[in-house]
Amino acid sequence: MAIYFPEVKKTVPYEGPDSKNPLAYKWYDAEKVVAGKTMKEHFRFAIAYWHTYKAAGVDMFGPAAWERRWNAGSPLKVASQALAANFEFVQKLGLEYYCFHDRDIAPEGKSVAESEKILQGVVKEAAKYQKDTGVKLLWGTANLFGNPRYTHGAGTNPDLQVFAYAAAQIKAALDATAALKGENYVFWGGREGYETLLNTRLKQEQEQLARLLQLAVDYKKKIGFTGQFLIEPKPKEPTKHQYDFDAATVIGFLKTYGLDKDFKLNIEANHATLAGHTFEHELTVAAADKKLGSIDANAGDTLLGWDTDQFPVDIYTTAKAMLVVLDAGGLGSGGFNFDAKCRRGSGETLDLFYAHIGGIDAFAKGLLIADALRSDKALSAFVDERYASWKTDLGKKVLAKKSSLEELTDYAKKSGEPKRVSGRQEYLENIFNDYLLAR
Ligand code: XUL
Ligand code: CO
Repeated sequence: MAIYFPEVKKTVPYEGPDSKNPLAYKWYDAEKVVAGKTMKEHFRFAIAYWHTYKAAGVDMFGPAAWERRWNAGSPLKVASQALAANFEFVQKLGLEYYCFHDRDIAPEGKSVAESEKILQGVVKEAAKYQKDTGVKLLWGTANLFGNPRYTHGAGTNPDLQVFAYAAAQIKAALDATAALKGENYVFWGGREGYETLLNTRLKQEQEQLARLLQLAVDYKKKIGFTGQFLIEPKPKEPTKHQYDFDAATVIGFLKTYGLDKDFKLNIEANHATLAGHTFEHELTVAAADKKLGSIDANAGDTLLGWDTDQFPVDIYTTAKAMLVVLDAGGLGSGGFNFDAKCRRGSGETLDLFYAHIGGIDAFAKGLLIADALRSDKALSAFVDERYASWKTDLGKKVLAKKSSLEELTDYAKKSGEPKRVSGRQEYLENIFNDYLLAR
């Protein structure tokens, strides 16, 4: 069997923070128990097929810059080789999951029927690898944005024929994900938005999108697929405005169209910052509605306004994210998918290892910091106190919808001017840094 990553001979080991080995984890100790679960169970890290095996370092100013051993040959041969590379890479990192778009794992055919057939063939091969290696599918999805037919949207396209193509592609991708026992299925509305309102019926397009999602829910039930459906918010890029703008917008959309029971969210860090939010804001909004389903782990560049999909290395951000994830009780069937790519100048396969090891360690360290903050109630004791008045009889009455403006007016008259209380932001930021530096 061909070896695609000969530069790494064995599974990346955990060697602890004092190790100088660049091919070892310093913080990610898969079996270490933190807050009642092993690190492996907390994260369920996954490799993104598209960035890891299919990206070639193309950018707006230049062509493919990377040569990947598995990408030489006919499209079908490449598909088989990329599968072999995937299972080798996931195992060498000591991980258990991967994620794909239909078109990442199988080339598109000349017709809907041919594309379906090619995909089914690759899925059979992938199923065998999964069985042999124990590596699992975290989620599958359909690429409804690459082919030029989707230029004006897939589900939101003004042309019903394109909508039907999108439906057919989702059906086949759902079949593929179900056959591979995918634990989730993601909908990212890559071109479900508009470029100009001059040619767009916004409400009609949103209704179409809701119909497509409902049809997917119906089909899921029909085939008995039990994976969690996830929507991945993103505000823009490739289109000027995307309907799944951010977590709050998606939750509102799902409720408007009666779809909220069937979907959770896949929160991506770089999409949060594109929407003008922090990563922890998006996680918090999703978690507040019990809709935090999974995470696309990456990072943007604060000086660039687009989706740079970099590896997450900022421990301040990962620690804040892990606070939210721990408070939410984890991700359930979700996981942490590295929707991230190496920079164009990091074109060796060895760079793929360094990048993933760095991202994994950044989250592992973030988990340890967040766990310590929570165990010591270093932040939450103050926050509990801050909201203590809502635990009084009157507070409970208001929240239980049993009070009135008159009752509150009486109370305000009696109680006098409220005390001005500090929110202690700087004090809390210092505590956060104490934990960041100490652990
Ligand atoms: C694009 C993006 C996608 C989704 C899956 O910004 O994040 O790769 O994660 O379609
Ligand atoms: Co993503």
